[in-house]
Amino acid sequence: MSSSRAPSGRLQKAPENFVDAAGVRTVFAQAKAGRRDFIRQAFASAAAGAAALAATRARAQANPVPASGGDPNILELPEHSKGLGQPVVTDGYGTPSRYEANVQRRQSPGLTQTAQASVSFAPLQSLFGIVTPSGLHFERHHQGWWDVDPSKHRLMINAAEPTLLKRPMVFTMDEIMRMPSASRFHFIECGANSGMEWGNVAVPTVQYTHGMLSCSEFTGVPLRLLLDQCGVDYKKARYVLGEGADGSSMTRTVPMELVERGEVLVAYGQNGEMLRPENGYPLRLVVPGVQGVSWVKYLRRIEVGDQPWATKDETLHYVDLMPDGLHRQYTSLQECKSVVTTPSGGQVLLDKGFYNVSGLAWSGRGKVVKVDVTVDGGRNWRVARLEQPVMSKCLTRFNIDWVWDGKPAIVQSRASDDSGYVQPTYRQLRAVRGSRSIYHNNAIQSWLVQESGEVKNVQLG
Ligand SMILES: Nc1nc2c(c(=O)[nH]1)N[C@H]1C(S)=C(S)[C@@H](COP(=O)(O)O)O[C@H]1N2
Ligand SMILES: [Mo]
Repeated sequence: MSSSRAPSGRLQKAPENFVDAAGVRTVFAQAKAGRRDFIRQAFASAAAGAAALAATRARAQANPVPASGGDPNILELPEHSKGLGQPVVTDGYGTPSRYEANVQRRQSPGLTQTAQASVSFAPLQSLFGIVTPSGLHFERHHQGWWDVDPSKHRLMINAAEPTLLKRPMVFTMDEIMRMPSASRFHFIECGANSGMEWGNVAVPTVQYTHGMLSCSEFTGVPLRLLLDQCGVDYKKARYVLGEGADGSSMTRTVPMELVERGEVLVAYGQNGEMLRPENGYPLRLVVPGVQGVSWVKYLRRIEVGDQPWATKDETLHYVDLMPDGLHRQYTSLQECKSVVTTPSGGQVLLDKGFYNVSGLAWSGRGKVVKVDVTVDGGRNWRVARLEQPVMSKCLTRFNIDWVWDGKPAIVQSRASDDSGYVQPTYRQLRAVRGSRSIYHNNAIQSWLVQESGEVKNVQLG
């Protein structure tokens, strides 16, 4: 490499990648002690112990070539170049490299009382492209997950009023899987994603700020096909209710328009194989663009009706507390949103020089048409490259070149969709929504790159 070229920036991974068991215990102890701000604090202290180790590792990864004598990594043949490797089918279902063992979905310590009514966050900082590996898909369970026997699973379709449908029916999994199927890529985002950040900065890394987000190729039968077989009267039946078979009585109203468009799937496939148990095996509703809670898992019943049901998960939960003190119900579309995943909170830029700024953008209304990126907190914006394919109601990967000059920088991304909607700043969002909400926070995320290279989660006035 010629010395006149800017050095390529090296990156130290976010603390999720090196917090050890002791670190996790610290996090929990501090959570128990009821410390405000504990997640951030605990992360800092847990990371401190591991920081020396991590710095060493990062240096090792840079592989400095000795001034003389050549690079031993080339000159000394490793075992794997000399011996016989592992046989086929050592593992009938392959797993990631042991060197990637820290790439895990993780629970936010202290966020919930029990691990059955809880959430795990996808490690967005470690993922490439748009598809979430099924084993890293975020989880949200209200009453724990189950591995349901597909031979005993049934899907019933009936009606609130007998006149709304000619024939109530029950389908087995075999029957559903024989029908004409569709496979589509879609994101799923919990309505509570980024919810901890409404008041102020709460969590340190993108795994926790945005990790209730995943994207898969889903395969299933359009719900419309099943309703057609039941002879639904679409003039009168304007809503469907999805019901799950777990103990949470998860029920959500979905408008019939989405079903009639053919978008809503009764899905059994995820990324080329059957759904994972944590994600609703053997059957879940896929409601593209709509918040995760409507994607009912362990789907056992669809009821058609002529009005919304006002169930607990649409009157008490998943509602938006507005500045006037009233609750807004049935917000269901996930509005256009984006986040930079590299560089992001907890990472450390180890050198000045070139960095590939990369992130994800999505919209519940349709396709992402543009992502602007700023490195000076919004004074100047540049248009990022959208990687193909760009699909409707799906994650879109964006990338843009950046040469870091070693000075403090504030990195943000701002996405727009094909409806003309532009992702708001916190100031714009709070002007309409106030700051006491939990759900539907799609504000622009800011990452402060400090002179030390450490990246921090910040919010701008
Ligand atoms: N049966 C059932 N379906 C459910 C839930 C649940 O607890 N039980 N949680 C909902 C919520 S709030 C979300 S965000 C998504 C999460 O889906 P995932 O666990 O596959 O990520 O499932 C939804 N469907
Ligand atoms: Mo959710």
